[in-house]
Amino acid sequence: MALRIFSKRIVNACTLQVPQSKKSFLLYDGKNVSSSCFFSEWKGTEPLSEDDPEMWKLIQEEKHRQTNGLELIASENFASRSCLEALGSCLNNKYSEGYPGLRYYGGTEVIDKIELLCQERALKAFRLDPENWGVNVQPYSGSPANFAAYTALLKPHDRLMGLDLPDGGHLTHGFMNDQKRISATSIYFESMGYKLNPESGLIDYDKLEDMAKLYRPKLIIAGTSAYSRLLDYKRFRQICDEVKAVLLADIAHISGLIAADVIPTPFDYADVVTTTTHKTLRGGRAGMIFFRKGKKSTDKNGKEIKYDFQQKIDFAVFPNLQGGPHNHGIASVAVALKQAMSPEFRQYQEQVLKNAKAMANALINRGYTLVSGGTDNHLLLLDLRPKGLDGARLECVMNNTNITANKNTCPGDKSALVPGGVRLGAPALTSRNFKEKDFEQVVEFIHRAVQIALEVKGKSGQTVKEFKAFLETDEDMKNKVNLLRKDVELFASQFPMPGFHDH
Ligand code: DSN
Repeated sequence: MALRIFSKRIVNACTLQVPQSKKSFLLYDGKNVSSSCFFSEWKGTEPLSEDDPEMWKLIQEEKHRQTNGLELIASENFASRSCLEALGSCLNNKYSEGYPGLRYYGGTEVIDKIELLCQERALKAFRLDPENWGVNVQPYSGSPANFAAYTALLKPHDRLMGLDLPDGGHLTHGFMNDQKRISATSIYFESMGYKLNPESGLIDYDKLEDMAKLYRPKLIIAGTSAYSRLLDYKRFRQICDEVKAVLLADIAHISGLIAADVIPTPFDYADVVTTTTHKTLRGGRAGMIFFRKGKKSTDKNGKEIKYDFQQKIDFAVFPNLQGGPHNHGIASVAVALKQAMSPEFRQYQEQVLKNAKAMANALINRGYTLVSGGTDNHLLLLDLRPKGLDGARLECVMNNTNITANKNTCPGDKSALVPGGVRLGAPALTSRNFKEKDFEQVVEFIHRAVQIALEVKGKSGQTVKEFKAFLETDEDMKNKVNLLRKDVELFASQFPMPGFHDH
């Protein structure tokens, strides 16, 4: 430390004496006293706790929040220590625009091996024959992966259809409302959302088929962000064949469940499959695009017609939309994909399904309503409207008690800011070794949060802002919140937290 302070003083002195115009020259002159000051100052070898204690402290705060809280956001998970090691590695330093064997930078021999390994593992993890399927592992995340797929497969203003956002679809599936085109997908392409049946809470495939026959989209997306049931990929394929549309499956939420083979795969039916890598798949934050390749069909003269997705998708990712791939992310995904092929990963995913069901049943037994009446996957949608409550208010109480979930629209909702429900997911807590009985306890905590929210709603003003103000200032409510928070933290902190050993 003494040396460090000493060298800092010299640099300050040097900086004062060196005119601005000479600084860069001095930096490169190894013999110059001033430049050696710079080099000895910027070693880059201090741990974060010493180099930037302010940032280190914030990370410790977040670590504390994650360890002591109940993480129920359906799209989140805890990556393993090895995934985080790859993410925080020297691979962050390397540019490698292009693809393995064809790069725009030197020094990419190792990077090529890493990207090829990631591709190989991706195909293996989803049980795909490399003769018939390829994969691009460069997308930075799920939204860029989807936009790259559309850019590759569609011309500007071609039509596509996806599940409407308020019904459980994703923004990137083309969300727009009466006033505005919200997602870039709806700005650069023409999008039309298909809907759930409001009675059953299930995708209305008959209506989708009727709409598709009228709208004639070039692409239909089979994918969801807040839908607790399995998708009928065979039906999607039939509809796509009828209107000659490409079938894109967005499996961002469920890719881990599919890799583990505990729910049906879309790969038997889809032309293209996009995914994120950090949700149920439990890797670093990134995206992937799988595409069919090889023989597509035979023309009337017996000539083989091949899929042309690979060139289009690779070119859309780079150079159309992205620059240098995030090699640290790709390595972390490769690590997660290796894990995804293990028997332990399958057990984990089986437990995710059991836990989501246990949470659903415990809620139903307490008289709560779930959209579609239950779950077949990793998440459920709690409809609070029959209780006279909404997702915004419950989310607020949960947040104050370290139970983290997100408010979510339920079928028929008009407002996304004050929607009728919350989305609850099992993947993150299952990574902390939660079992069915632990999720029953989680439901007990959620129930207490609901009671607090109902009481505050009865006593505060009309708006969510007034609700929050009352919750945070009324002494009786503050006590109830603090008591619940303490119970939650005591419970959560008993469970192991993967990935936090060295950070
Ligand atoms: N934000 C993710 C989710 O919560 O579903 C999807 O991008």
